[in-house]
Amino acid sequence: MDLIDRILHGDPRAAARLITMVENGTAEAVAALKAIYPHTGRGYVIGITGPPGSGKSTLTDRITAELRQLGKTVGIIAVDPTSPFTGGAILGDRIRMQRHSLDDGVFIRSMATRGHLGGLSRSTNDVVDVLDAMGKEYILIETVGVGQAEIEIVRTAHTTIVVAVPGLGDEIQVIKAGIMEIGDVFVVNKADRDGADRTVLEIEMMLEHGESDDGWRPKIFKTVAARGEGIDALTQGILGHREFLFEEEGHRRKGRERTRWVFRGLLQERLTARALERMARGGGLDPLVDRIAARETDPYTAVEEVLKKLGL
Ligand SMILES: Nc1nc2c(ncn2[C@@H]2O[C@H](COP(=O)(O)OP(=O)(O)OP(=O)(O)O)[C@@H](O)[C@H]2O)c(=O)[nH]1
Ligand SMILES: [Mg+2]
Repeated sequence: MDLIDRILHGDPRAAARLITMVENGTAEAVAALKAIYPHTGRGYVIGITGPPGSGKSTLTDRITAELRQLGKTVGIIAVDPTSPFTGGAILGDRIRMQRHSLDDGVFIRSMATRGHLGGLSRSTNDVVDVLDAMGKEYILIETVGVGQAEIEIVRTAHTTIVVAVPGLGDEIQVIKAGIMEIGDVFVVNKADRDGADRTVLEIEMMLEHGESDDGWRPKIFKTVAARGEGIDALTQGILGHREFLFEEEGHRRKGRERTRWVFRGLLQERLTARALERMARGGGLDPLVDRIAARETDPYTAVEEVLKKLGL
C-alpha cells in the first residue's frame, strides 16, 4: 500500500511520516496533502489554550481518556512553545500522555514552534488534516496562548477551551488581552488551590460584557486535572457545545471560516514567495531597498511596481 492508502487506513506510522514531511516543507508533502484532502472534514477540532503550566496537557490527557471511554478516537497535537517559560515541554507532554501511547485509538504528535517553513499555524493545520484523514474523530490541539500564531490555531477549532488557574490576577489580565474572547468553554484548573471560585467569578464578569455572535453562552468549569476531578462535566460541556454547533449550522460555518483562513494564509505565503523569487532574478530585494532608503521611491510605489510585474 502506498503512503496515502496507509494513512486513510489509520496507520500511525504512515501519518507520522507525512507529518515529518509537512514539517520539512517538501513538495512530496504538498502532493500528499492534496491527495488526502477529499477524505478530511469529518474530525471535530478542539483547541486548548492558556498560560504556561496551567495544566493544558494534563487536561488534554484527561479529556482524551474520557472520549476514549465514550468509544471515540482521538488525535492530539501538542504545539510546544519552546518558550523561555517552559523548557522541555515536549518531554513533559509525552510523560503526561504516555498512558495513551499503547492505545491505537489515540495518536499524539508534538510540534515545535521553531523552524516551520511557511509558518506554524499552517503546518499545524496540515497536521489536523492528516489526523482527520486517518479517521481520528476528535482532534485536540494544545497551544500556549502567547503568540498570534498560537491564538490563530485555536481560533480555527470548532470548540475553543481557554484554561485559567486561581490566584493569578495578572494572569487573567494576560488572558484577557488576547484569548478571552475566543473561548467557547472556560476551565479554571487547579481548583484545589485557593481562589478558584473568585477566578470563576472574574471570568463570569468578563463574559458579561462580551457576547458571542452565534448566540452561544460560554460555559465555565472547575477542574483538578491532576486528580481527574471535574473532567466528565467538562467533557459533557464540550460535547454540549458541539451539539449546539451542529444544531445551529455553526459546524458548517466554522468549517468554512477555517477554510477561508487556510486559503488566505496560503495565498499570502505563495504570492510573497513568487514575488521574492521574481525579484531574486532581478538582483534581489537589496537594490529596491536601497532606492527606498535613498527616498528615490517609497515603499508603496515599490510594492505596486513589483505587483505590476507579476501581472497583479
Ligand atoms: N495542584 C494542581 N496541579 C496540577 C493540576 N493540573 C495539573 N497540575 C500540575 O501542573 C503542572 C503543569 O501541568 P501541565 O499539564 O504540563 O500544564 P501545561 O499547561 O500543559 O504546561 P505547558 O505546556 O508547559 O505550558 C504539572 O506539574 C501538573 O501535574 C491541578 O488540577 N492541580
Ligand atoms: Mg503542555
